[in-house]
Amino acid sequence: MLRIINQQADVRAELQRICDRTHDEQVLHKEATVREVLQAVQRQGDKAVLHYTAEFDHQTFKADELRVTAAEIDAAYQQVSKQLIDSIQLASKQIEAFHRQRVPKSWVHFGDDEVVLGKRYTPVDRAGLYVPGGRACYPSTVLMNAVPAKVAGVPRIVMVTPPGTGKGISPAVLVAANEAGVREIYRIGGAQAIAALAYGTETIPKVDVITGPGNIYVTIAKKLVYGNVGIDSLAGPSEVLIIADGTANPIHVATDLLAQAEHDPMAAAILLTTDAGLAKNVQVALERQLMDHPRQVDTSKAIAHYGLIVVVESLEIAAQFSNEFAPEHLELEVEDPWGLLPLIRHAGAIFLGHSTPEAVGDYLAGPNHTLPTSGAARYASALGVETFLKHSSIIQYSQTALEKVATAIDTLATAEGLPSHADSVRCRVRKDNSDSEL
Ligand code: HSO
Ligand code: ZN
Repeated sequence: MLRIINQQADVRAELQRICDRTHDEQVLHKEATVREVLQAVQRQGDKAVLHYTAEFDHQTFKADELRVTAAEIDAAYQQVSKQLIDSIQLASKQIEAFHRQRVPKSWVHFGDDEVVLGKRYTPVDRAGLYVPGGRACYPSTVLMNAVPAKVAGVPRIVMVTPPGTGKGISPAVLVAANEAGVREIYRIGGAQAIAALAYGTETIPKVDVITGPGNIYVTIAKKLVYGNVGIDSLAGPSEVLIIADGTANPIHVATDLLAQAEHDPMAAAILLTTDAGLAKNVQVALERQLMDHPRQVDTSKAIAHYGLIVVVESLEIAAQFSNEFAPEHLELEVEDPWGLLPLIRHAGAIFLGHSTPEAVGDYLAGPNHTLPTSGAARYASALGVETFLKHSSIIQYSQTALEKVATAIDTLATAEGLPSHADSVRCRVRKDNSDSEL
């Protein structure tokens, strides 16, 4: 049953508990296992990858069988419906259009004395996309990672995904990868896949940045290899927070809460509402929908542990609680969502109005669905083209400009006890231009 509490209860403690839901002690124990896998792959390359694939995924391969073949991709197209291919293509097109809109551009500024300053953006050489198997095997996530990498101009995009048991890799995932232009796919998963991408093996290329969600082992592995490679973020279980007033439809709100809960038994679904009647109606509607939900077991777990309705006095208070929680997804199911928006400070994605369920953004509106979770929206943003770009600063000084700042640099270098720094300017501005004293 989805609990209802009111503003007088300890809402802050409840929200904090939900926000901290992944901080469990078992992580430490798992970290030891992950470190072992990382070290083995770093030392033994393919041999260790194959060993752990047999141990964890129960699949035995030779190294030259790890890469998904063109024939398998063709076969995948035969296994999915035309309608699914069309939907993947529509989503891909819209995600690409959105991500092309604001690609950071290199720039230079020409200042006084012929000083040129700027930033030059370049993509990473190689990106590695992790695509989970099992419960969270989503073609939409393939698009959300691969399309921005492609738009960023990454020359080599490598995808890894667990080999799958029995039926192999999901054909929908293979079709999505192909539609997004990913041609290099390896059937490896878990910490061993992250290690292979981070360090490189005889078969798997070392990449510069790894993106994509995964289970707890993948997340720990990404955290540990950060520094060797860049990563997008540490994705936790998905969350939605809905702010609703009396104009919201309780059935719509209940469905949106369930749409989040069905992702994962640790997903969080929170409603903050100014309307006590709506709270009750959402509770009833949700219970009814849960009764014959195809993913009832996991979905009920999420609702029971990390589901919550809070009745608040005002939308301002709702905004305040929401900002403290900093949700991954925030729906504003209120009469005037644009009026409420200025009060919202921290959220991964904001869905405005009664006709914008989160699913629109999950699949095909265009903005990325890889978003900061567990309060990370306080400081982080959605995955994007920038995830695959870095920028170099551009600096050019003229002789005149250098002469004007020579004394200041000299003073700073002397204060820092770095004489060659001072000399590197002095030798360029000395009037007779002779090097004899150095
Ligand atoms: N809500 C998930 C994304 C997703 N939903 C994929 C459906 N498929 C995390 O943003
Ligand atoms: Zn979703």
